[in-house]
Amino acid sequence: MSQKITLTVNNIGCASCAKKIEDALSKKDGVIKIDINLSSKNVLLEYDENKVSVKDMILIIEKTGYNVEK
Ligand SMILES: [Cu+2]
Repeated sequence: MSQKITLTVNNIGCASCAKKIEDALSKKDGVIKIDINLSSKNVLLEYDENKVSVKDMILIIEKTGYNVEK
């Protein structure tokens, strides 16, 4: 069963930031869909909770160099 969550990543500045985050997340098994809104800095994620946790996805974003608002 897939779940959805929206994370706010406050230092996304441009389309290449969004691309970097998207590339990193898409490599993770269980991440089904990534939708990044540049103006709101919201990252909508659809994921399989049996394969990946929200914590895992936050870590991936942070390792890429971005800050997830908590
Ligand atoms: Cu950028």
